[in-house]
Amino acid sequence: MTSAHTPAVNFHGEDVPPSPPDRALFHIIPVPYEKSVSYGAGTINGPQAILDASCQLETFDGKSVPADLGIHTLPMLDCSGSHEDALARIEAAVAACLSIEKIPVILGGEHTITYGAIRALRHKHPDFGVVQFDAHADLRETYEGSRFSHACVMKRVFDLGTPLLQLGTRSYSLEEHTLRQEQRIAHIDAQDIFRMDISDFVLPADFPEKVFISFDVDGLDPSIMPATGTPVPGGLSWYQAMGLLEGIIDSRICIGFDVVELAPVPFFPSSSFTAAQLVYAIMGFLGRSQINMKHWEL
Ligand SMILES: [Mn+2]
Repeated sequence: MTSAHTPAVNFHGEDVPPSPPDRALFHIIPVPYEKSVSYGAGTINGPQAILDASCQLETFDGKSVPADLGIHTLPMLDCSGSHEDALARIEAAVAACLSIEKIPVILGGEHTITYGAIRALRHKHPDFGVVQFDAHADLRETYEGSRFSHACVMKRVFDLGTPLLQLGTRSYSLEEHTLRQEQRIAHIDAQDIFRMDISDFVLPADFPEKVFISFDVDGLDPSIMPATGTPVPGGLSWYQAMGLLEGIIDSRICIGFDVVELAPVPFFPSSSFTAAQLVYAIMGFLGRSQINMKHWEL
């Protein structure tokens, strides 16, 4: 079992020569943050497990070699101290990446970390939306006495005034349901995605032109992603997730993304590999999207 203290390997390991920061479109920021576990534990080991599994990925994803866009992997972020201490370090790491016009790829860790990333992005981009893949709405005001629980992260993001689109949700409280209705927070629950033709999927026309994608791995079905703290049946299939991501990235500028809440299970590499491939798939969609190629000058 890896631990948060094991030195990080580069994303893709030895297969891809590491790029210096100014030559890498993607900056991998591993964030082993785990402070508000509500059910299963282990997200502290998520980033290392994704990096380890990434060494087994093919560099060719079937359509292109996303690694050719350059990948720079940062050391494990120090998540010690209070919520605010850790969030400030996440914000600083993301801001450093944004200052040289690169794309932050944040590996969690629990979902709370997204809030640090969003704070940095708001300084850089006046107008963007968050597309959240998740079983849960994460819209609670507080949870177990904390405003910084992973169950509250999207309420914190929403409170900043950032538009949200929730995809794959299927477990939320009456309070969260009411908030979504009253505030008209855009969402497509998992059961509606199940009935949808994914190829017809388009983002709401009034959704911002720039998006940050926050992918809680429990948005996927537990049959392909059991290694997460609060799994819920009825989640997205792999190809549903791929279709939605491609639709989003084909029509919007992606200014960053995260993959969070992987809680790796010892001797069960499948979930870690799935999370690593998810990260790489998003890089591929981005590198092949006309609007992103133009924006990032690829
Ligand atoms: Mn979540």
